Amino acid sequence: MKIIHCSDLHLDSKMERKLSLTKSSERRNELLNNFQRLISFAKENDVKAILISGDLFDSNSARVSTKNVLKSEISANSEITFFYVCGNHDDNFNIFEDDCPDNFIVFDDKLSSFKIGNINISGLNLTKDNINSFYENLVFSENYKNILMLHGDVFSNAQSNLYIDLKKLKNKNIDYLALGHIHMSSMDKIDDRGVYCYPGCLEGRGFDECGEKGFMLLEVEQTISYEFIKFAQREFIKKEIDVTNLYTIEDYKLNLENIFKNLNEKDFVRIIFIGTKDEDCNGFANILENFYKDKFYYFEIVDNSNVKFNISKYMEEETSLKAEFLKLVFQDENLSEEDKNKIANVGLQALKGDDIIL
Ligand SMILES: [Mn+2]
Repeated sequence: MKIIHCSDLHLDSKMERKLSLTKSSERRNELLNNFQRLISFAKENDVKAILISGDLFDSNSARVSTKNVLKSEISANSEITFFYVCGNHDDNFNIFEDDCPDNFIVFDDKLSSFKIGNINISGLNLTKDNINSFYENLVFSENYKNILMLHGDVFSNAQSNLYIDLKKLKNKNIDYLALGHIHMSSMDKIDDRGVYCYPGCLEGRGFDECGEKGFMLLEVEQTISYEFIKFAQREFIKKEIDVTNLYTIEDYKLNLENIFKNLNEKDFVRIIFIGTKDEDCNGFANILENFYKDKFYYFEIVDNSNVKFNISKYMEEETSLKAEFLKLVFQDENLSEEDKNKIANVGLQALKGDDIIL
């Protein structure tokens, strides 16, 4: 039997803050559209169950229109059973109120289990009251393929209110721990029998969620096999360029276009300049960002490079605050060349009123 494990759809979520209003709303629709695409994939591949490990919504309030789309999609596909554990973003959220489709199963804060053939699908919502004690209720028969759904964090520590202690899940006959909460996909062993898996979010929402996004497709027979299915409609991509040896705008363009060859125009792209640039190249980031802004769905350049000052130019100058400041720094014999440049960069940022990143 085939099962989809997905998580962290964060429907109706806020979008990348610099996106235009039109693109923000387009992007919100893409997120919702993913749910419909997921169901189409399930139908085409004869998937019988879709496990959603929390954060289906971004908050405890969702648009009526979003709920209605979900409800009608779920109801129209009664051959698929949906299993849902709440996330920390949508806990205490009764999604469909009193009108929940029969094939949408919502777990509560006590362990419940559902058997389909030789598969036992269990889950519970983690709360501050059960987070330390839920382990003792996990009793699974070794004769079933046991899938447990939880929304929590196996990487944090006991202080976190969503901490899941993997050591306490050993030797409990768990075959597949279907997790949600961490937005990057990862998978590892629990013990000799089972694995845990975060499929990651279904679609990135910002540059803190870069890379391939999708879900896990499980095939459960006598053993469980799994495959990550790349599914996101757009990816967030960050690339660095060291601008230290670039001197003209053509040099910059050449480097950018080299990177662009491997990128897709439908994606969100952030280029980060690093290294030390010639002072004459100071405005290039802005010029190039404008020049290439329509090449991708979203494009930006973040210039984190330092400026290498042509100090002789300022020695002659007497009237500007910038020249006075640079002279003061570069004539200080107690400073190394590296420190002079660092101080000059930070100081000039401060003079411009920019935020200073040290
Ligand atoms: Mn989440």
